[in-house]
Amino acid sequence: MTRIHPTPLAAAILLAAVPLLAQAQDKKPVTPEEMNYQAGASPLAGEAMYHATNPKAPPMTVAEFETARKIYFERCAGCHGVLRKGATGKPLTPDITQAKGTDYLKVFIAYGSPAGMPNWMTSGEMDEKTVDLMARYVQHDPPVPPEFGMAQMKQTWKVIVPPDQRPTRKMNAYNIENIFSTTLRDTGEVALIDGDTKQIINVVKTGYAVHISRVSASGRYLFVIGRDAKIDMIDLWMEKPDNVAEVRIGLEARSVDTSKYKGKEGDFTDKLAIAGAYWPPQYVIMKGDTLEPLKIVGTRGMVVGTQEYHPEPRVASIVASHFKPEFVVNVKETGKTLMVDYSNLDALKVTEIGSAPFLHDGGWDSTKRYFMVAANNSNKISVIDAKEDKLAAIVEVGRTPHPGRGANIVHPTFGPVWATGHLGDDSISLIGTDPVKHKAYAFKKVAELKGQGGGALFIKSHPKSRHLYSDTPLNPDPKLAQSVAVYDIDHLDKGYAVLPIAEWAGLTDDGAKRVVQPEFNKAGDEVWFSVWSAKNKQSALVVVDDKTLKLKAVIKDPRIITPTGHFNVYNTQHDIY
Ligand code: DHE
Repeated sequence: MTRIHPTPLAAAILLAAVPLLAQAQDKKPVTPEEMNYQAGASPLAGEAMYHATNPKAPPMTVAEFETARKIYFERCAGCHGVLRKGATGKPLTPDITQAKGTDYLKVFIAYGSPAGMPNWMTSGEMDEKTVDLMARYVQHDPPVPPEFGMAQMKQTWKVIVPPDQRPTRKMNAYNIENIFSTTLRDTGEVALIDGDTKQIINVVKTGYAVHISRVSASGRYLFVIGRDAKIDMIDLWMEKPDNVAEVRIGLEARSVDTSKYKGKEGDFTDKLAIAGAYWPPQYVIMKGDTLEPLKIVGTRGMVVGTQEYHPEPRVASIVASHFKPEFVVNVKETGKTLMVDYSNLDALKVTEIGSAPFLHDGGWDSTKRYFMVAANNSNKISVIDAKEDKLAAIVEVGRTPHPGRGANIVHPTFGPVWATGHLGDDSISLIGTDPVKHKAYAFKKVAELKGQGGGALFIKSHPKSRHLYSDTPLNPDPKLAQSVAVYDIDHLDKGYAVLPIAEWAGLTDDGAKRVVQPEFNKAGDEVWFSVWSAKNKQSALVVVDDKTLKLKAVIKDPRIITPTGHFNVYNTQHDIY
């Protein structure tokens, strides 16, 4: 094994190597905040895969290959892709990596690059042996994880309580509309919390590294999806709300929603559910009361603009249209929004709207006609008109927009605007959303607010609030990661106040804490935040009075482990944000 020395040779290799892993779309280096966010572990690390030996690559034993494969899926796949075709990180297919050679790759992996590749060895995360292993591994053909079709789905599908054995009316005294479903990320659970009393109603077992919760159109059912693509369906009418059905729709996933259209084409309230997978690249439509998988549609295809084939376009955000019996499915790598007409699953109609890569998260404007989706690698927001099924605009915003579902506020000058914060800079972009009464501002970036810093993930307001909240959980400065900025909507020019949320939580444990995701209660007079600590440290939820901006309550419980997102039933059901 050649030793990796930080010598002039290494420096020269590093300089030459920068373009290899520079961001695919954007020439500017990836910021630590962006890297922090993308480089999460993939559940595919645990899947058995076929080991193909490439004779032109340096030799590896089966055991070495297996170790390297696991490390790749835990550390590298989030940025470079499952098939190493490139996403935030550059492609690492054997044609490219073999041409670079083992020594070159080793220096690169060990020391990282100014373009954002982490310095795996000097940061202490990999030793020299592991760096050598990874440098050889990426010169072999990428192993392909298995497909996951109807037969596999049916094997995982369980109806725990069949519809005819479920309550016919609400059997509990909870104010269901004000329940919060809080993600307990590292335990694979959600905590259902009574928003009125702040007491935990139940902690429900869900998928691995559970990601988001969504609510059915009627507000009765809560759907939770884990990163392992397991969906759990919780009946909020039960005496103690709990799971009534579950299914896995793939091997890795992030998004789920349910049909919300009611109109002349029919009443689809609670009729269907949909989930999108990262692997295999597909979305699945299911029965809304049992999760029985009905239709699987693959998303492999051509990238917008270049029209090159992409073998693993992941399904990012999905929402249900209020205008038509359609799901709005956003496909990351191909930069396409698919308007999936679910009125006839036997003759599925899909309108494909191309905008820009890589589509990620987004939310409705206040009228719920326009879906504003972040094309985060292109620094753009694509505006999808769900009434006309067309692209209304592409708006240039700050660096790596990350809105969550975004925030709708009425600006004193520009009228209704939708806001997004950014992972890659400290700006908050406001986009006009009213083409009728404020036409001159519609779908343009009308203002930019200065926020606390980069590393922003979620921004929130409420129709009854005059405040706009923005978190910065991924900012490397703990002071910023542990507090939120609040703007007075009527005096946006005055800047922001800072709420020290983590300090208010009064946690005695040391260690990193991240304050994440503002979420309003149903009445719109309280805002909830998670104080997200490590799995073995105490976390909490902090509730702020929206009028006074003072602390209202701290929810602490040994069961609240790694809380991240939280979803108020009424606001999620009605897309209020
Ligand atoms: Fe998320 C939404 C993907 C990391 C918390 N996240 C989403 C959505 C996608 C996504 C596609 C939109 C779903 C929808 O609306 O249908 N998230 C990803 C990733 O690929 C990524 C970057 C890396 C990963 O390995 O998963 C990632 N996300 C995170 C986190 O680290 C966060 C902060 C903590 C956690 O729980 O893992 C996180 N993501 C969230 C939350 C939402 C979300 C809370 C829902 C926001 C909302 O308001 O609806």
